[in-house]
Amino acid sequence: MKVMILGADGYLGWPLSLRLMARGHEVIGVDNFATRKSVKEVGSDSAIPILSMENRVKAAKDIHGYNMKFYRGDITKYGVLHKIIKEEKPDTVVHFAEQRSAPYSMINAKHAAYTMSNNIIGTINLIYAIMDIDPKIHIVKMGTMGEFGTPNFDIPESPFVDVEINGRKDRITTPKFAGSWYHWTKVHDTNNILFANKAWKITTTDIMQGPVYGTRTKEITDKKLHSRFDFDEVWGTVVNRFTVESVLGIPLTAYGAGGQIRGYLSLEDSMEALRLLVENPPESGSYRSANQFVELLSINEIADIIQKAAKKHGIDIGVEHMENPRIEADRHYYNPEIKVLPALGFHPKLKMADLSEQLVKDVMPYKARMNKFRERILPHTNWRRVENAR
Ligand code: NAD
Ligand code: USQ
Repeated sequence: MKVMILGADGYLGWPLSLRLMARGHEVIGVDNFATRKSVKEVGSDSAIPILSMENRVKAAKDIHGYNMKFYRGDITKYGVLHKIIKEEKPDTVVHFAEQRSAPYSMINAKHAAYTMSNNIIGTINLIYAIMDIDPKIHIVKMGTMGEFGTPNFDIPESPFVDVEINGRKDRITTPKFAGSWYHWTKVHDTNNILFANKAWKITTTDIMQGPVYGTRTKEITDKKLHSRFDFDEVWGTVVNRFTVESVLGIPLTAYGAGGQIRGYLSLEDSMEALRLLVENPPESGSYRSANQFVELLSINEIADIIQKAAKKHGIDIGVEHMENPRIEADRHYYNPEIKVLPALGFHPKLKMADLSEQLVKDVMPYKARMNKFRERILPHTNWRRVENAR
């Protein structure tokens, strides 16, 4: 299969490129390096050093014999994206190329507007380019579990639910209530994709994925193949942040009461889930929504797991419950359905508690490097502040 990966330089895009090449697929990567630039903008860097894309492609060839083609390009420029898809004619396009940080989208008006335009325009361009070139191309679009928010009802995997309002029945899109401008862009994308499917029968898999953690996949067998690993308050996700905090001796930054529950999965499990969705497309012309996570955990449970893992390495670390900089429930019901991936054979065995000791070990060699960005760890971006709003 020929697979184009938009956002191939990212935390997920690079290991997915390796996974798909390992499976014998032809991979074409596209990226404009926005994440590298935006992480620098907030005064941080990946904890684990990563090579330039040119050198990554070379390392993948030298170490595994993979041949990857790469285009530098911004997918919000329609002509750029159209030209690449027309030239390559992929069977599948995996779309990761969005601004993916919730805190970054909440910094101020400029960052909110950038997130809205980058994410929504990129997806609209992809829909139109595919309609023009070949509507049979399967779009694998990365959304997020955060589209749903934390409702007090079970979260269905289906994009539609049956409702009765004032005695009349109809089908509506599954209710969503996101918790940042970033998360809302994914809801808007989903609505746009649903409409494109209704209007033109584009074939799509819309993935609702929970937060990913970890450093390892089967193909990352050498330092030269590492994926990025962010840990600052804007770009780091919670498990990766707690790991780095423990190594740097910073009490784990649990926001609020720590009862926030999300559906977590390791980098390896994310790759396996994505491989299954790419290799098993839905029926041509249909829209498939897939929830993607492995275990439901609260912040307090994660803190406990990382504390225990750090202890195995002789590190005694506390937990600091700080004022929550975000607007979110920190005690709530959470019960998302997950059927599509298990039906395709997704049954991961290892849990965060099994993987955490190795995770701490993997970041320890970079302690001095991470320490340089120490002041970028405590949260500064606050959802309640509306800088530049007036
Ligand atoms: P990432 O920021 O590391 O990767 C995204 C890549 O897209 C980056 O390399 C960036 O440079 C590129 N990009 C952004 N805008 C672009 C544009 N206009 N043109 C071309 N390239 C562009 O993020 P990630 O963690 O790898 O996430 C990948 C996708 O998965 C994102 O859409 C994210 O929202 C989603 N997601 C991530 C997680 C997670 O925990 N990391 C969980 C759920 C969903
Ligand atoms: N949190 C803490 N302490 C921290 C950092 C975060 O308690 O130091 C809490 C947050 O308040 C939140 C939870 O951890 O309740 C998850 O936050 P996160 O930063 O790990 O993840 P989030 O901002 O939701 O975003 C990440 C990715 C995003 C993806 C999303 C999946 O950056 O691209 O869409 O995970 S989900 O959360 O399911 O929407």
